Amino acid sequence: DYRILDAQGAADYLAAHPALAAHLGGTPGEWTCRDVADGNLNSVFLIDGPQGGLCVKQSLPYVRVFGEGWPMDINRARFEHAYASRVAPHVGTLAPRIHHFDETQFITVMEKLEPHIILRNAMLAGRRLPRAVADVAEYAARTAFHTSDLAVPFERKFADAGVFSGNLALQRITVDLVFTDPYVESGRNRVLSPHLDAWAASLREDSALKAAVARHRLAYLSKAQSVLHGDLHTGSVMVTPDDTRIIDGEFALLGPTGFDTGTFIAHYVMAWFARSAHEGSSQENASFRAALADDIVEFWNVFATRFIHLWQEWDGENDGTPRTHFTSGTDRQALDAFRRSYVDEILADTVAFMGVEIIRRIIGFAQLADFTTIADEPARARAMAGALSFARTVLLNPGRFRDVATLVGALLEHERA
Ligand code: SR1
Ligand code: MG
Repeated sequence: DYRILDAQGAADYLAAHPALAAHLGGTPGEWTCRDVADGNLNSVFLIDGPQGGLCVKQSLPYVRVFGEGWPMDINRARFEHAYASRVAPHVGTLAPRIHHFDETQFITVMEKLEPHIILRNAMLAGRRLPRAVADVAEYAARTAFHTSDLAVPFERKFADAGVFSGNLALQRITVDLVFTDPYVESGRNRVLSPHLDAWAASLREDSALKAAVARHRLAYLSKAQSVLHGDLHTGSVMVTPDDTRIIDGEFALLGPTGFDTGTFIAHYVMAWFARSAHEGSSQENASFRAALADDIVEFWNVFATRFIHLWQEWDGENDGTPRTHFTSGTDRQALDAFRRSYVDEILADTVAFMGVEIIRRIIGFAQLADFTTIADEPARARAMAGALSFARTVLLNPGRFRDVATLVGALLEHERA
């Protein structure tokens, strides 16, 4: 019975569901509908009525931006719904409210976010969003901690593993597009500039880099730390100056915590490289880039602080009713050291996954507007090559980036080199 919706079909769908139609008010004849699909995979429509609006999202049986020649399992909508339900108790208003899920039409009806825009588009427009970075860090810390063995009984985590290990089609996309294609000749790879052909060829020959990426591909598949969003880039975040919502959890998996944080930071690093070639005065670009560098530091610091705080809170440390068996003074010191080392390990993974994400966005299928909107081709290629070179440096020298200040310092230094 599955049928692909168009904008009118989305409005008809809402009209046939009285509880949803009531959100819009008036009669269907008074509603307006718009196709606003922006991501690579799905249809998205916004329907407005006299009393309010709704967002209707449907999985297509193929990759939207490619067409029917690339089939894609529509069950991804179920995993997106399972992820949203799993993290909802922990994220409050950092995610949109889901009103309805239809598991035969693979349709999700959710709150229409207004006047939110996609974080990437805000950044491209040179807008500063005061809350975004801290809010995404808060979201990442809460989801990571509350779905980990630190907070849930192992039975619960294995139940999560049972659910999300079924998300095969989208984990296959990640394994192929992120961890494999940039390092082989793949018909899916897009290299946007002839200036980058040499880079693409050198990745295929770079044994040390391929080994580093292979190590992290294994971690992605086997390091079952937390339930992850799985695609936490700046296109998966909607913002206003005072509100942030994380959307699009269809790539959810049980995996290494640093995969989400690394993906997010990667997109700030790429925005930083791209901004050097964007239109605008060099002074404006320099100050925007300085702010992006500060954002990376803030993101990591908020994530790390909040993760440890959630852990202390969970252990009852802050309310005088400890649940942990680490009770003596020396125990507490050992526990603090353990917590720091746990978070340090997330940072090491973050830095590596950041590098992997950067490479696949430049030599791969899923290109970014941050770079594609740069009209000056040699300048665009220089910006992309800078990001590639930085990503390669961090992947080949993991021991050098043990704190975020060093990472950002290397980014700034990289430009001067
Ligand atoms: C075929 S899907 C390509 C990319 O779009 C999504 O946003 C994910 O990042 C995926 O890798
Ligand atoms: Mg998406």
